[in-house]
Amino acid sequence: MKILFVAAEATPLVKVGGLADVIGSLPKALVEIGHDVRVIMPGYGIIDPANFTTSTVIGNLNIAVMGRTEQVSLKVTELGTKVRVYLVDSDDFRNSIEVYGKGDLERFLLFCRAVLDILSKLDWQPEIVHCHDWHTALIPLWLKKNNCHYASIFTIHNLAYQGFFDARFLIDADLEKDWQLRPTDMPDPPLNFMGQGILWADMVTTVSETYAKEILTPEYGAGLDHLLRYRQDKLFGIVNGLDYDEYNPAIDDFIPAKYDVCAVDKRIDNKRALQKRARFAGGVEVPLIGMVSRLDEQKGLDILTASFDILLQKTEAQMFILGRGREEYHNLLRQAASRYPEQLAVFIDFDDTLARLIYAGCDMFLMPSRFEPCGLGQLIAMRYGAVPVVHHTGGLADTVQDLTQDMSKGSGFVFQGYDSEAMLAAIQRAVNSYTKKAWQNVMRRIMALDFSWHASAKRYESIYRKALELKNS
Ligand code: NHF
Repeated sequence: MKILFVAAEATPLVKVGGLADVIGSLPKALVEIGHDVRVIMPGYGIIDPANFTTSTVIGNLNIAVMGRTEQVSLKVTELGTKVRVYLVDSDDFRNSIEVYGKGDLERFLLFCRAVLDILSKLDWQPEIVHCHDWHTALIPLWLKKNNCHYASIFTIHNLAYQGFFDARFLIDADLEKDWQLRPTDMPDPPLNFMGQGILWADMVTTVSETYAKEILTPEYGAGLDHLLRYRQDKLFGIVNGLDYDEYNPAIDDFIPAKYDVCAVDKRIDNKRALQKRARFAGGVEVPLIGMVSRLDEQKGLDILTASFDILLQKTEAQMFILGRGREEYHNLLRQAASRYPEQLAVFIDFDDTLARLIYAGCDMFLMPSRFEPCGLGQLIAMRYGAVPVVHHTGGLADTVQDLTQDMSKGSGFVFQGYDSEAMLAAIQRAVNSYTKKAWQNVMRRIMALDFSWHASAKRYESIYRKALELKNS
C-alpha cells in the first residue's frame, strides 16, 4: 500500500514529544513489511539544513488562508531509511524558532490546506492518508467534503491538545460552512480542530487499547467523548512500539557502559555515573528511582510534588528527575531538591544524552501519569532494564503487568488509584523488593520483552485495509 503520514513533528528532524518518535519509527516498520510510506510535515526553520539536504518537488503554490494568500513550496529529504519526508515550506514555518507556540491555529490551518493542494499535484499518489493529532485534523474533513479517493486515518496521540479556537476564528478562517456540513445524526462539532479528525476520518485510532476505552468516558474524554462514542465502531487502540535500533543498550554510544540481557551487572557503572552526576554520596546499593518527563499534571507531578517529604524521609531511595514543563513544578522540584540534596536531583532540561543515562542507570523508572495515551518512557525503561513504577492507565496499563509477590511474574509495580498514597505504596513496594535476589531476574525478563513495532505495524496494516474496503464499498 502507498501511505502518506501527515504530522507536525518527526524524529530525527524535529522532536517535541512522543509523536515525533512514532512518526520517525512506524513508517520504517511499515516499509519493512512491504509498504511504500512517505511523511509530510512543516519545514520548520529549526530543521538543520546541514543535516538534511532537500530538493524542491513543487514550487510556488498559492494557498488562501485567513483572507490572504501564502506562498508555499514542497521540498523533499531522504533520511536513508527508505522513508521520504516532504517538507511544506512557507514563511510562517521557516521563520518560527519553535515547533509549537504563538499562531499555531493559523499555521496548522495553512499546513492542512497546503497538504490538500499538494496531494492533488503530487506525482506520487497514496491510497491512505494517515493524519496525526489536531495539527492535521482538518484534512479528513476536506478529503470527505471534496470526495477525494484517498482513505483517511486519524490517530489521536493525546486528546488533551485539541487546537481550540473561538467563534471569531471560525469566521476568519472561513470554516463556517465546514462546521455546518454534517449528516443529521452527527453531533455538533466543537470549536477545535481535533473533533473534525474524529468525525470525518474513515478510521480513528489511538495509541493503546486501554486509552481507546478510557476516552469514551467523560472522565478521560476531554469534552470529546460524545464524538468518540458516535464513532465508536471505527475507533481502535493500537499500542505504540519502540524503535529497537534507536534504543538499544548494547550499542548505545551515549551511555558509559553498554550491556545486554546477558550482562545486566554492567548497568552498575551507569548507575555510578548517574549518582556522580547527581552528586549523591550514597553507594550503589541505594535504590535509585529515575524519571524523564514533561513536568505537568498529566504526568503526575501534582501527586509527586505533594509526596516528596514522605517519600524521601520514609525511604533511603534516591531520585533523579529530568524534564521541563510548568514553571510551578520547576519551582516545587527545585525547592524539594534543595531540602534533600543527598536524595533528590532535578535537572530542568531536555537532554537526550542525560535521559539515556537515566534509563541505563536507574533501578526503577517512575511514571505516575494521571492519564497516558501510550507512554514511551516505560518502554525505553524496560528495554534498558529499569523496572517501571506506573499508574494503571492507558498504555501504561497495557504494557506493564504488576509483579507478583515472589516476582516470578510481571514487569513492574502498578498502582490503581490516582493519589499520593497509592503511588507511595507502589514505590515502597519497589524499594523493598530491590534487595531481593529476584530483582536481577526481573531486569532480565523486562529486557527480553518485545515492544518493537512489528506487531503494531501489522495492526495498522489491517486498519488501512479496512479503511480502503470501507472507502470502496
Ligand atoms: O506515547 C505518542 C505519544 C504517547 O502517551 C504519549 C502521549 C503523546 O501523551 O503516541 O503521544
